[in-house]
Amino acid sequence: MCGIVGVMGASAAEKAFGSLKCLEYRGYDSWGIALPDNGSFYVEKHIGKIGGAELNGHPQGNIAIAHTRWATHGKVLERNAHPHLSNDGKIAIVHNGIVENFTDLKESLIKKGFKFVSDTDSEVIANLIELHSKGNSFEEAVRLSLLELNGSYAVVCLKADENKIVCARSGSPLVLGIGKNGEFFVGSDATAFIEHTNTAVFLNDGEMAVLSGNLSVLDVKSGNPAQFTPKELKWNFEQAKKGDYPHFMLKEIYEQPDAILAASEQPEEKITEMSSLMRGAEKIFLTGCGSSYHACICGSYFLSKICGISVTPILSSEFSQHEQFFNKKTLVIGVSQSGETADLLEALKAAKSRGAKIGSIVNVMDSSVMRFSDCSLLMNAGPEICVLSTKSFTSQLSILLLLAYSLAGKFSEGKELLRKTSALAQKHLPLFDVQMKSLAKSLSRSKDLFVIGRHDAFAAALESALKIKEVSYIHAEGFAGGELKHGTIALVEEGTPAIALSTPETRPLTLSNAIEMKSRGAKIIGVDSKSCAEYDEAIVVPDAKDANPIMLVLPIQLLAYYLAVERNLDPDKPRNLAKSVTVK
Ligand code: F1P
Repeated sequence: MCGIVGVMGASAAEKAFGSLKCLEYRGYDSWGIALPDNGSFYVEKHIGKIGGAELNGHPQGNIAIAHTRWATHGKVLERNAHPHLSNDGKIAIVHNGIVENFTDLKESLIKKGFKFVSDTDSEVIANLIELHSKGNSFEEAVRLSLLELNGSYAVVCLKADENKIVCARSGSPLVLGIGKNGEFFVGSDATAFIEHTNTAVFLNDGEMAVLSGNLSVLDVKSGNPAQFTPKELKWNFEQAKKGDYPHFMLKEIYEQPDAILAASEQPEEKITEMSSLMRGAEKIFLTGCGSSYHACICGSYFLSKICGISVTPILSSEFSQHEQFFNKKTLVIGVSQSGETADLLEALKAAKSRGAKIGSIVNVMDSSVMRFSDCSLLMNAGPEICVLSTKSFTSQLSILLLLAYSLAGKFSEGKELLRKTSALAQKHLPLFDVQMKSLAKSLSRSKDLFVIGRHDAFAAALESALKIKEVSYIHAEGFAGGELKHGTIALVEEGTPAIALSTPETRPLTLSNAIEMKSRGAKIIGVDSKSCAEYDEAIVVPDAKDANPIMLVLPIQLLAYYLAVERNLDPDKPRNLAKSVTVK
């Protein structure tokens, strides 16, 4: 959830600060930076977002670590912000993850005379390293400390009088960047250093790295050297910058035509590999969280409608209900933008331990989910910085659609459909933009908002409501049109806005549900390829055939964006949320 960075090279503090800004989407309630300064550390910590902040009079140096926080243990206070120092002030660390046994460790350190200044679980790491430093090298002291930790960590550590960065990961992401002239970077993900280098080394869980003019990787348990292979990243720095857009959310909405196209350009052999795993399975589950779970629901409709394959979508956090059905004949496909979501990883681990095959659809290369999978399809949507999923959601739908077409023996038709959908999206996004900007003005004071849809448009309705509520804080509920009369209709009052997402197949029944609401005073906003008389306002979208759920969600993403802007909220960083949810 938090973002961590480390930099070794000229102007390290400035670079670490810049990197931290790129990782702010991972957490933004406080931030901090530390760099060695004459045998101790210069530390700055601040509450709030790093966005427009500047560094204040830091010393020059060639090593720095920094952290942007999403609080788990301890309130949002300056003393709980990272980096944390050891008692003797010689060790500085930044940590992402949760030290589950921190209470025991803290108690035993207190008995040894250590004092604690924060309420975090992370501070124990700095003091453990100090404890183990007696008689050991810095890297060995870090290694011995890591062996005492239960839970998850990505950690970057400095010692005040050593020109070295020691970092490690277990259950939380950490990537190394190799720059020019002995420059090194460490980040929670590669966006932290993509401005400086495209050469990355992905650490495995249970590995640590020592950066000091050169790079060595060790196995934490044994202390033995481990193999590593630098990889060239395809993402570029421009993709991780806002450019002329006021917010990443708007930029990423507009990147969807490209993302759909990139998804359609999946290597055919990869799609064939996943298709044959699916054909060979007796039972298939699609699993994810948040928007990715909505993609799973939509995928289950695609697969049943287009190729007659039954797939069960499950919330990763609820996998235990289905665990008894995971076995050697089962395929569990994880869907995730980050590939680091803890609930999803937990579900996939449970499935693998029972012999199930693991598939995945992810955006972040070499992410934990991708590494864990027997077969993985990469979304290639480029970095998604806004906390809300937009292009990653439509990219996931595109890949699931392509899979369904491939399983129906129509791979080329699937590709062609996505190519057309991309072109339609390109043409219509600016038109939706104008209409949604003005609709947002009239809806910005709404208390509740409902979104209905049927079949695959039901999945689009769930996603639409999530977009609206998470960014505008207006209560929004998405549900299947048929469910209205089973409860929610009680909430409809004079003027309640209700969005009906309709496709040509679902139109008759969706319309009758919309009329049920209209008769009780609702204002109906129809998103449809046809403007029907029942709609108080029609958002006319092109008919993208089987890709309609993609098309239906585009104007609502824009509506959500403009609702946030109207309400003076930051669309890129909604309150209480983080992009990569690495805690259960
Ligand atoms: C899942 C997810 C996102 C959501 C938010 C929190 O992430 O629920 O859908 O937008 O960022 O996490 P992922 O597994 O798709 O990375």
